[in-house]
Amino acid sequence: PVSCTGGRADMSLDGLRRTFREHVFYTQGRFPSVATRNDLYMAFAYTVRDQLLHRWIKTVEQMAGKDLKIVSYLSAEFLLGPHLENNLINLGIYDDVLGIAKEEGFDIQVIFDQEEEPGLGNGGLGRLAACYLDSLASLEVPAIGYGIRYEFGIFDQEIRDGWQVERTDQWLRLGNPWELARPEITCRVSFGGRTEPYQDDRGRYRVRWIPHRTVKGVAYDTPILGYRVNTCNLLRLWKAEAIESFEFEAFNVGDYYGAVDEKIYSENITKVLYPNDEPVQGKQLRLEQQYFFVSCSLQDMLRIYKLGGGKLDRFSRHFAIQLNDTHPALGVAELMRLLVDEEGMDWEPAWDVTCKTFGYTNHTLLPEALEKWPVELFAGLFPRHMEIIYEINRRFLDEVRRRWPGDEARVARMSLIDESGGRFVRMAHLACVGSHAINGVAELHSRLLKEDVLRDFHEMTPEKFSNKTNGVTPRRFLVLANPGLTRLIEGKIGDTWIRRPEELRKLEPCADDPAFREEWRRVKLENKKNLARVIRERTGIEVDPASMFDIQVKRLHEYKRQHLNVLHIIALYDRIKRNPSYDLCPRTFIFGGKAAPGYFMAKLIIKLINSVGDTVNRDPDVNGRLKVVFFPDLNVKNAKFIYPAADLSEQISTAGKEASGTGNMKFSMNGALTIGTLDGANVEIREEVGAENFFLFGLTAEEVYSLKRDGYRPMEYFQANPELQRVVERIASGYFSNGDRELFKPLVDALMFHDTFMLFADFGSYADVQGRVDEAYRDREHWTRMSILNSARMGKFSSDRAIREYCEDIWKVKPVPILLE
Ligand code: 26Q
Repeated sequence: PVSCTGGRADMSLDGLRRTFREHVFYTQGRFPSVATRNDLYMAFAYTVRDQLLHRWIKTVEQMAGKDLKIVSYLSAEFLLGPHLENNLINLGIYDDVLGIAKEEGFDIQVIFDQEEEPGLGNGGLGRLAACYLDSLASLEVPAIGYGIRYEFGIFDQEIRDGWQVERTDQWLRLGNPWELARPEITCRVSFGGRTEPYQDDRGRYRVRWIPHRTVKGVAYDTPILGYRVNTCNLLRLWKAEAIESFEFEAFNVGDYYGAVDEKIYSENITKVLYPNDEPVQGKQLRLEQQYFFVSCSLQDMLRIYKLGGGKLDRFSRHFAIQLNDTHPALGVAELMRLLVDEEGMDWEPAWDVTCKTFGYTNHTLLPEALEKWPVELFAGLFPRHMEIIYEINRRFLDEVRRRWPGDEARVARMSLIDESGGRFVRMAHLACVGSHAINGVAELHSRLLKEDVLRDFHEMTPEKFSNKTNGVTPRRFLVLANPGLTRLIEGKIGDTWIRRPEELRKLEPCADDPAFREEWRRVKLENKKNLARVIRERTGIEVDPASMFDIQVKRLHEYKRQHLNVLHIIALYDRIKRNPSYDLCPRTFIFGGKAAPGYFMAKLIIKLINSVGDTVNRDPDVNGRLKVVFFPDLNVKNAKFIYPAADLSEQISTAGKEASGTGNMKFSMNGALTIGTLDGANVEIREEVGAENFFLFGLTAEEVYSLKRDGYRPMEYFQANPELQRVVERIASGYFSNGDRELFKPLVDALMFHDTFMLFADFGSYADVQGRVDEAYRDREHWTRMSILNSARMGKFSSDRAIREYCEDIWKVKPVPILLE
């Protein structure tokens, strides 16, 4: 065993101060007097990293040789957010480091601000992966997150003239102190070429893959420390590089240019995150990214497993692999290839291992968002995997035919290959067939999965299906984001709720304590002032912290219906214009979120929000009663100003479309009330906080389906609602676009003639319930009571609860406490 209790492991105040000074000098190479803001940030980061590495080594040391099981979370995205502050909280040295910064004469907030966040994800799915890493470590469960080290993460969003403009993210520009490059941990990953049968030395029929090209994956490791425990897990991200031999070969034949070309080609694979949160049709590079990280990760697991001397047929007792959506679903075919072709296993035992190892989480019900790849593209890149998938499919469909003889329609529906016009590999079917567990991310979503998208699979293997309602980490989204509220809560019920958020229920009696309510409002007001300051800095818009903060932040998508929110804002504006003394509780509407760069309608909605804001914010008739703000560049770092400052949280997707949502949980934890549809996790949030503390509106998922089935005609709703007519007319007439009637025409037409997401059907009920919100906000005492009860009853939505369920029901893993000495 290694001993590493040298100076840097010392976590006393003196030890931390000394280590910090050493890093300024020896790591950054600066005299303190000339250290830049970045030097100081780096020195703090390295000081904290030393603590992480100390625990990491202890974790590895104490796990080695134990007969334990490791969770392997495969995800194309990890939306981590800044590390420094979070690690200070988890280590329990926040106040010490604050003190050191003060002594040395600088503002720690400025230092925190220096950190570029790793934006290696688009939104919900990537952030969920990050919350799950936090919870796995906090629950002391051995786990590795596997993913891609994108050189460019999600783009930075700027707003120019009301439009979204994308700028490349450059998170690695100033170096990344949180990762360790592991140049000695590499894998080879191949593409293209052909396959060839041969007989092995025992005379068995085998296949070998003769690939066209091969790249190298290099591991970059980020330590993930749990909250107030010594478990320090690992996030291992892969970077693509050219294999050295390529350069030599080309060099030898004198093709220097070709060698450099090949290098660039190889490194392309992990260059940039695709900024879409639904599949992009047939993009080869995206498929290469998926295979690249999946292959590296599986090779890595087999390598680790063999170190422990395990026999391959027992692999699933030591690794539980979770597929975060279908993005890593190729792993099913790749593990089969590794076991059968590379390790010489027979098909049946290899298939048994594969199915017992994988679990699959589905995150969408939208049929157009299910991943499928053209067979031609797929077979061209992965000729061997294509054969393996055909073989899996052949055996699987035999099974289907045995169960349902003569039901060829069912066979066609369930096949891994979609042949209804063009031929495609259906990734969700591959994931289902190759996994022992399939789950949705909220009760409603999991039920609809069974009834609709994966109905046939549920009929065949109902025992595979379960629900795992999403959760978010209270460390980042409450303790870190909302220190004021955290202190207030701690003053009443201590701090054990941070690991066991069910204990927040102890706050319930405080909802009836007028003094506590007063304090609760004071904290909320402080948070709103803070957000108002940031809004002023970033947009130049002045907002009134005394007004109601009504917030919708999330990716822009038609199904999320940011434009329904806008229709309501215009309705309020219209009422004021028709009746200047219209009695309205002052409100600030805040939007935020990125649109996929190629998603025209989403970008037009951003433009509409800004255009309506320009008109409304300026209009003297409004007299400050309405403000509309688009907060640019929503990311994890900015989100911490937003959730704690909300009075009202908008969760208004068309019922049946939002798998879960997680922003809904972040808001409610911070004491915002929700106006929402019965969609995703909203259903369960309402159950937990009580119907009387939730503003419900809109069609149910069942009503949406039957309305669609019976023929939805948006025009009927339009004609029946004069206010809706006036609202749409204002947009169409160019009122918000300097008379330009063309600008928003695509949006208006989509609503009038299709309204795929049924805004018109829900508009009336939405506006009515918004009226009830307005009334409720006037009774501040009652509102505060509801707000407190929201926070107090959100324990269920901690990612710790979610991870416990995954551990018990799917992964069958247990905590392994780590001791420091
Ligand atoms: C796939 C193929 C090619 C290119 C891109 C993609 C891709 C990338 C990202 C497809 C989907 C995503 C992201 C999906 C996502 O964020 N889904 C959300 O997941 C959350 C966590 O479970 C849920 O709360 C949200 O309801 C769901 O929309």
